[in-house]
Amino acid sequence: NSANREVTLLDYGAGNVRSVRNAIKKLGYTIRDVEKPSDLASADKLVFPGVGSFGQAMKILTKKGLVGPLKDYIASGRPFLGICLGLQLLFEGSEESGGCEGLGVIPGAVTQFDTRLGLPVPHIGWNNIAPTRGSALLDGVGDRRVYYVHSYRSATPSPANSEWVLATTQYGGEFVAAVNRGSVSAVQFHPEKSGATGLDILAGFLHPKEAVAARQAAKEAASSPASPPSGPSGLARRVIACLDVRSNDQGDLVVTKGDQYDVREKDGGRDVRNLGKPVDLAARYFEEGADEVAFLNITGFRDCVMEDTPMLEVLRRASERVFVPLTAGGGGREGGEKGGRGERRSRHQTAESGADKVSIGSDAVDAAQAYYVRGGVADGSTAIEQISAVYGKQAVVVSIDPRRVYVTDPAAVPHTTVRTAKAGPHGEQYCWWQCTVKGGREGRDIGAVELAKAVEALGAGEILLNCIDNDGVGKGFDLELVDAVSRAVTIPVIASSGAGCPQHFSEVFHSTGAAAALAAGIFHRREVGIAEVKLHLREQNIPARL
Ligand code: 1PR
Repeated sequence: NSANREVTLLDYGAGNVRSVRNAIKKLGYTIRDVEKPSDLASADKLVFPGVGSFGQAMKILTKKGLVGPLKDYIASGRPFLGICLGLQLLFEGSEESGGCEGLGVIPGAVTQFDTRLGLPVPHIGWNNIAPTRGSALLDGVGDRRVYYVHSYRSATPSPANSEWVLATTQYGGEFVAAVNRGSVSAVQFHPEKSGATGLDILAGFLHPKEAVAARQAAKEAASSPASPPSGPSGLARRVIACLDVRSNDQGDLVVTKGDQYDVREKDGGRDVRNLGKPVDLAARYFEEGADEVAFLNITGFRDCVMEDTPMLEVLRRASERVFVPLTAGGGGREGGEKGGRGERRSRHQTAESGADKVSIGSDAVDAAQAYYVRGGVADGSTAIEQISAVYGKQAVVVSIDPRRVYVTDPAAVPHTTVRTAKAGPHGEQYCWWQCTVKGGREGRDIGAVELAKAVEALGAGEILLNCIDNDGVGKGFDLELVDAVSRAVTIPVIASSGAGCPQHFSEVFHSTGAAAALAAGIFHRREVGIAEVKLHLREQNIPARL
């Protein structure tokens, strides 16, 4: 009956839970929001996605009079699913907000990952789940990877809370990935961003019997073994599909792809190359197993206000069909002066429209140059700092568009140079990579290595490292560039530009510190499949999500 297909959602308004809503709807449920404490008493299935910080969440719940009713709901044993911070809040407290009490349902406290061994924090990406016992939530899901984004966790189960622990994961040691007792469950990862596996876990919560039966049926129907042979464990190297989107000469938004940033056909007509519709293509990549999908608005709608552009609609619609992390970037400065209200509003809207990460290109170059002029001081004025402060650093990606510059004498330039295996046109042995703005149209006097260091200091969580020389050429990534930048920072670096075959992916993961590799043209033109790339990575003993 319809009541069974209703989920009560506790969204306390501290951040964007659009993807959780979309995932619940995708599974055929309607959502009822908790508006007042009594809505908890009358709920019969509750989902609690935690966003923001531990202390802030407890403060809002207390202010809204929800703490008591929430504890009562959990104690009643009715179905409950906490997500991410929604798991952590079940504990007695967290190091994140010292002294602040949690809901105290589970004994023990939540602590920060130990960064002393150089462990990058937050823990972001696709990692395993190792169940410690059977459950409708995770049975049949095995060690398939799910998506995590968090800086705090409940470390190794203690005797006091071991009966709650349903699954653990390794990241600089063991931590609690899922808990369960009766109908009360919570997960540290994001099922709404964990692809088909995540939706299946959510189904295991919403309708356990059906989900278990469906998994069993799928297992029996499969002619091959139900789960692919497990590959190397741990954080997977990500494979990202990127869609460069712009309006064509007829004014429609299309996915395009250039050669070295020229997106026009080479014939006399010089039309913008049209490789498909943004939302449909993003949905295709989700189904094919992309670990993430990125949209870059390369029109640079710099003169119009973001609200008037169809790009936000693209994001909204994509987030109804794509259940892996979405990045959106390009043209963030519209609607006002740099750093002004218009810019903040449009970037805020990007995040609210379903993007998990906002990518910043040209403005990051300005920000980095200003940072060095100030003598390496962050003053809070940039979009990088502001978005990072509001949404967390994992939500800020800086997209770099560098071009190789050869030099004979490294001492002659102030930039970090490398000795290159591919000598320049005049036999130069050294090179650096000059950052550009406006889609490569304007070069700036700052190198990619220096830019990466500056934006990390300003609070960027990730770097999308393009390379104009290699872009769209299909001859492989610029390994020297990826190596130089990934050595210079501790945040994850996404290698981009030049992928032509699966071997290019294993090459960049074997010879550089890249955490992810991104491609566009080969996927759009169906020359190489995403699954093909992943299988190749596994063969090469590189952890990948299949
Ligand atoms: O400067 O904040 O407005 O952001 C603009 C964004 O648009 C930047 O991220 C910039 O990289 C991107 N961009 C601007 N102009 C172009 C262009 O092509 N004319 N596209 C452009 C860059 C980079 C990748 C690409 C991969 C892989 N595209 O995302 O898809 O390099 O391609 P490949 O696998 O086919 O080689 P702002």
